[in-house]
Amino acid sequence: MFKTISMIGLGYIGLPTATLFASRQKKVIGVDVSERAVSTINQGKIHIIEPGLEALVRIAVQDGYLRATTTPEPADAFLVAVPTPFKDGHQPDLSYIESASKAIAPVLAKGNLVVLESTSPVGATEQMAAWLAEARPDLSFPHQAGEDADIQIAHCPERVLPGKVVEELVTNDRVIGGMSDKASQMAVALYKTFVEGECIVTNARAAELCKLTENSFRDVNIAFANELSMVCDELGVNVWELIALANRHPRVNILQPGAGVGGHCIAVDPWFIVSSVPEQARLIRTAREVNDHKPEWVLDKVKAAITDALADKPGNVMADIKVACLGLAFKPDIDDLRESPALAITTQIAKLGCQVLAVEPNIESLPAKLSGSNVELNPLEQALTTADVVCVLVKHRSFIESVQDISRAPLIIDAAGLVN
Ligand code: SAJ
Repeated sequence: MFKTISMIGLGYIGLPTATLFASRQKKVIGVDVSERAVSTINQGKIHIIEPGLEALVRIAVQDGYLRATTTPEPADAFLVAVPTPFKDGHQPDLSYIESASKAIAPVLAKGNLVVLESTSPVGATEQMAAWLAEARPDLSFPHQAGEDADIQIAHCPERVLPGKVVEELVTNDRVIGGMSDKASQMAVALYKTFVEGECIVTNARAAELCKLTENSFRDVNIAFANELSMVCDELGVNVWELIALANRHPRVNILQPGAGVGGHCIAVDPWFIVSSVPEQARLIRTAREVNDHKPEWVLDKVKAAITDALADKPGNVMADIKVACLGLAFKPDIDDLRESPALAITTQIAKLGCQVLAVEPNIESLPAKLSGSNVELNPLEQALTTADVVCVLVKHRSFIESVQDISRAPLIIDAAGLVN
């Protein structure tokens, strides 16, 4: 049924998904607005970091199954995996979906399936159908003709974990929400090309809310852990020990507090529920606020430690204080600094005027945001030798291996539960 598949958006989700179709001998046309991404992929290389992906892309391109372009071409199925950030006031920004819809509309043909994979507010798939219908009045769509529509449309949210994308794309179950039964059945057939998990059929709105629910569930649970860390600090209880103890209960499973919630998913998606039903989604909103507040709380702790360190320094000069920030990534063992609380905290510490020794074993150079003259990227051992204050912001594996050395630091703010 699907000889040629087109993936619109070749980012963290689109590229691995396109590559998996290509690895199953499907002809895949990848489309992206970035010429750099397109030319990198056409050389068999990748412009993002994801374990196991580069080798698959190289083979797919070499064997002629994957090709990238900036202009959409006709295909049997179109998958849209473009960003859905939020605008001011946490309102969802569907402009990338709108642009993608307008870009593919001219090449759509009777019998095509269009799948929206981007995490979206409830109603976005119907909105995409409306944009397509507006651009192609000569074709019929499911909101007009149901099962008999020329173009079938479904929502099939991605739900893979960055760092494990290639594996989880194959093994995770998929929720498939067609705008008609036919759309769902077509989408199941499409994903079964490489998905070994179950493909569960529902409608588009339920599929949209399901994805938002999964990430909101995690956000609420992390917020509970982060709130506990602040409660424990006030009450003089070690939160890491407390959680380990409480988790001995057979029906309690508390997540881990941290420097805050980062990345492009969990810190964003719950707002899509809040913005559509603000009166009802009060817990989800509060969880977002608790998690968004956590980096400021950590920063206050670091400031207090710096004040203590200053008191011990002859001359009391801020520029003489060295603060080691362990971890910049948004979570352990990845190089992704997008929406990273650790990066935000480190940037704020640098603004205080002290010397910042940033330790991030997963990157080779500092991001522009951190490029001040008082910030340098250091190997762990070097930072530990001179730091007056050590802040543990991310629990990278390599830090766990050096926990003895880290715990000898004169002043430690441990947001990640490494030394406790
Ligand atoms: N975090 C904590 N404490 C924890 C767990 C996580 O503070 O106990 C923090 C992390 O450090 C990070 C943030 O939360 O800053 C998010 O990390 P994550 O590992 O929970 O999730 P993501 O953003 O990498 O991926 C999530 C996943 N969703 C769920 O687990 C429900 C993934 O399956 C989704 O596909 C992805 O969002 C997405 O694309 O939506």
